[in-house]
Amino acid sequence: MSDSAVLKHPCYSEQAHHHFARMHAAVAPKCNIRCNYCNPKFDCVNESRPGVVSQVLSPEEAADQVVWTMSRLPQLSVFGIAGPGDPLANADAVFRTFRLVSEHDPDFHLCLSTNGLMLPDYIEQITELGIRHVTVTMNAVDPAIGARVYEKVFYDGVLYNGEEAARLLINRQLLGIEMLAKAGILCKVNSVHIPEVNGEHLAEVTRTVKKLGAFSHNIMPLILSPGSFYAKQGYRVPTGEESAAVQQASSEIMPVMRHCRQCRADAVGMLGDDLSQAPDLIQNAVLF
Ligand code: CLF
Ligand code: SF4
Repeated sequence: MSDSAVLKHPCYSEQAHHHFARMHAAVAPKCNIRCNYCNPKFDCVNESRPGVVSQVLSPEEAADQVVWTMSRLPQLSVFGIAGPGDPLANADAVFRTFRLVSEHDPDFHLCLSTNGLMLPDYIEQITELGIRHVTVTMNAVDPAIGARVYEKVFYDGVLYNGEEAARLLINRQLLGIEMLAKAGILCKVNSVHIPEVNGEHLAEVTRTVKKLGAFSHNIMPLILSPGSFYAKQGYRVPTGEESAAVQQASSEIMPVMRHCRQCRADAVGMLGDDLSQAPDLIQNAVLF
């Protein structure tokens, strides 16, 4: 793994986010699980702010947008796919998009974000395409806690619920993280901090993924998607103090990302900026 894999990635290096930009393309509409914080009308909350659903592009449209943006945004160093559903539930479109971008520029940094359910099945393709960064969103390592985060998991033609669903998902996530580390691919773990559900448990998640070889842990405060189970049931978001305390506890175990901006599945620009609607970055009136 070259140093530039970290030094030029705005999410993997706090320093890099002052100098380098990322671009997402929304080519992944389907999902294979249901999180209790999700409203499927919005982007995947695991890596995105809910609010407006991203316009889904074909791989060809997305690759065109990336190539076009590369020529106009010199700080652009990373192309990521993070939704609006789960990228690995849309593997054909996602890998085709990555392939098209890498054919244009084999050295461009490719980044993938997933809930991890299908990850073990795709390590070979991820490696072969030269994807150097993978984020896995893991909210629990204990199935009893996971059962309060996930409503259902659809795997291999079978619908799972409750602890059985959470156990299956967690086992697949842990296996995927271990396989990524063995393949030399940088793995960041994202977690959504849900105060009464996993707030006290996230340090255990940090400890577990560190042992498996993950690179960093990004703990994001819950955002209540209107219409989600948590919103309907009156769950609350963490206070600033609670977020800081949970991040601090995990940072004593492994590096913690504190500059995440919970960006959309079609975000473009430096973290915190979203140029996706900027007139000089709109190609052929297709918003991205
Ligand atoms: Fe995108 Fe995610 Fe790659 Fe970054 S975002 S797929 S790792 S290139 Fe970054 Fe945005 Fe936070 Fe994600 S600030 S939501 S951590
Ligand atoms: Fe929604 Fe969870 Fe699927 Fe993301 S992974 S689209 S938050 S159900």
